[in-house]
Amino acid sequence: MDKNSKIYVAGHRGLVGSAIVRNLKQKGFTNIIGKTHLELDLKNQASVRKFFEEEEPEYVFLAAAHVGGISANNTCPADFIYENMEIQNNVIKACHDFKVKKLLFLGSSCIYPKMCLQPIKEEYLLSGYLEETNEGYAIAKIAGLKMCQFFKRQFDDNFISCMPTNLYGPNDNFNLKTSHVMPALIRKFHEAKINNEPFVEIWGTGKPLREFLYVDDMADGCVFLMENYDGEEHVNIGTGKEVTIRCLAEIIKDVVGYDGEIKFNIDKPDGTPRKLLDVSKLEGLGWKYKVNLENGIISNYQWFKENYK
Ligand code: GFB
Repeated sequence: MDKNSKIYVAGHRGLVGSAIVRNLKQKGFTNIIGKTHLELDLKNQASVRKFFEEEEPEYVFLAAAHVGGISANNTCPADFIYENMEIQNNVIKACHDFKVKKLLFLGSSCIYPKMCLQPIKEEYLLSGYLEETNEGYAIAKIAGLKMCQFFKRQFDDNFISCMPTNLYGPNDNFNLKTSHVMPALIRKFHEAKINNEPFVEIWGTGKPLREFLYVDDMADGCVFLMENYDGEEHVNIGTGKEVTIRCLAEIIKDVVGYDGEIKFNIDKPDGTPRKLLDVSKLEGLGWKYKVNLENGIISNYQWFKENYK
């Protein structure tokens, strides 16, 4: 990418898209475009085509998606499969038809089988059954990465994909019904502290293992791949380190400074027991994460206190 290349970040106000815009600006890219949901509905094929025809972006980061935590995924699987398929079908096809130079499609580590070998290598995709709580979302994302592969194979389009682990950081969704665990626990511990509540409820057993990547690292990895990778196979982005949900809760409790108890609600689902990415492919290309979990949580809590109403 040249510093004045026209770069479209789809989803530029979300957790990942906003971090990609920050990263591109820091690196001196000057011609970045983004459209709000009101300005451009990515589920509307005609609007997407009109946008690509008029704007002619050269590089596209497809960070727009219908996302949510375990409960949202579990209760609204139809929304997750349908809306994601719509968004990605429209954008990927427009990238092909309007001759975008390069597309980066973003997926998720939930594409891998529930009982996958660990750490998870890229080649383990489709080697077993998916986790039920996020099957709709995972199938949409698998379709997206396969579309990128097949457009590359059939038409020589430079479309690549990356699969991040669980992400967190500024501009996350802190709604307790629809969020992921990190923002949910930051908010729950903060509110429990402010309101002097005796305990905080954690969903599930606390035993599942998760890997967390700070979103600014994720964005840096995405820009790195856009500039350095042209392969057909998707690339994992993560830290290669994991913690139990119980341990995550303890860290957040400490960072927030909450003195009460932690209670586990085992009526809520645990989801997949473990999903640790093997990140040796990305490290072999020359990229590694920087922000460790504690520092990331400290920054995220600071952002939450300053921005969340
Ligand atoms: O982050 P999370 O919602 O999604 O939940 P997944 C991770 C773990 O944290 C689960 C537990 O074991 C939850 O039961 N947990 C404990 C909580 N307390 C809470 C809470 O208050 N809120 C939430 N949300 N979880 C998602 C997938 O899976 O990960 C998506 O559903 C996507 O498709 C995303 O892949 C990255 O890690 O289980």
